[in-house]
Amino acid sequence: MTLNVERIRRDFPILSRTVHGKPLVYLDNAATSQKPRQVIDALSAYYSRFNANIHRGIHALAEEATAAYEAVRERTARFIRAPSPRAVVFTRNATEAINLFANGWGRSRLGPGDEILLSEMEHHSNLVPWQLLAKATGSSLAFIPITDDGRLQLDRLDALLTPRTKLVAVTHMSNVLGTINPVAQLAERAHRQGALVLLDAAQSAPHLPLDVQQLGCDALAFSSHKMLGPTGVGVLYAREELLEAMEPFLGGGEMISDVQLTSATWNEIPWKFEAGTPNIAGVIAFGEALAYLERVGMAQVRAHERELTAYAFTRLRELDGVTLYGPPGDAEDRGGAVSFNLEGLHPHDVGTVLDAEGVAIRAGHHCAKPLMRRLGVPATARASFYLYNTREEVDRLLDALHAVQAFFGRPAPARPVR
Ligand code: 7TS
Repeated sequence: MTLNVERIRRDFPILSRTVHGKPLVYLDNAATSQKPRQVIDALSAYYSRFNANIHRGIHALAEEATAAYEAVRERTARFIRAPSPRAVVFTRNATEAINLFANGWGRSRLGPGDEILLSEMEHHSNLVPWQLLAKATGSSLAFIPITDDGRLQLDRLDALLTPRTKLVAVTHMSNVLGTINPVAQLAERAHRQGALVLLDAAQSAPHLPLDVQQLGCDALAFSSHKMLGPTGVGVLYAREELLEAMEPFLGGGEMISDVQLTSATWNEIPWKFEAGTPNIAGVIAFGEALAYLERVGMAQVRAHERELTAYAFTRLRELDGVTLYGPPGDAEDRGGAVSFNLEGLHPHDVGTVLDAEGVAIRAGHHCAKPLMRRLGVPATARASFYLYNTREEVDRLLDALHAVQAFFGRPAPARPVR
């Protein structure tokens, strides 16, 4: 079944605005997605009808707000096929979820001689927290290298996974290359060595059907704002035994069971990790985003994006001097983040001219500086798709890229090297 994209688009008020006098073509979904009116309305409904702090009130509004907030925890658990809502912790974003796990699990468990295995394609969010943890605990970092077409070099895994490896933390889908990593296989091999597996699902949760039990990961992090939900809400999933054993990350109200002047005991999971008043409105509206994605169907979202990505690759190849990064456009193991460069042009210039045409993409290092060094470029241009994008928008992107090349002049034909 194909998506009724025209109907979907009508739910997104922002998609009917113009930019610099041209209809908006929004292709920066890997940075953040747009929001349907169901999500926008949920924010407003909470504030206008049942705004109250949760978990503490004995009045009706507090009970309604608490029930709505906790219902989203259940919906989130179902969305990722977690066995229980107790395994779902709300954070501010994917970054905070990874930091929570790094501190709550890692600080008391890692020491000199222990290793955390990452990859060369990580977003800074799945790199810097581990650098901080390694520094604090005396443990060290190792990296799975990538191939020239942007895939993990799995043939290096046996040498890299050793009894010293305590955790493998990798991205499920690269925000630059679009690569979808073979997580189930990675997890199986990591577990055989006694290592845990954390997945950065910031780019996969919005675009693929997810099943944490099938993936075999021990922990998983993602952000609401990249999947139709509001900013300021993230999720850490972790197996309940791990959460039970982990130390709290932030201290304060809500996360305690009892407090003395010099000591405290902790609340049950997951509340042990939710110190202070959370983003109640945001979580409730995130529930509407999940409901929206469930109604459309994640398999349909994935199929639509696969088709768009393959089409975008075909069209981008028309351009003189284009370099495309990551697996081929029609590869099964790639999602809809498409990075490219045009010979002789800085991606920022490309992005600026595209903006003048109403086409929003991202240009830069995409918070993946080590990956840029591995690719041998300072930056790339990146178009990234979502369920409301169309083939016509890919055509608009291409028209605009032709305009870029016309504006700056096409690259000189390569001279044969003698
Ligand atoms: N991990 C990956 C793979 C990401 O792509 C991002 C955000 C994050 C983690 C962090 O998410 P946050 O919600 O905690 O900020 N990626 C991007 C991007 O590609 N362009 O802007 C943000």
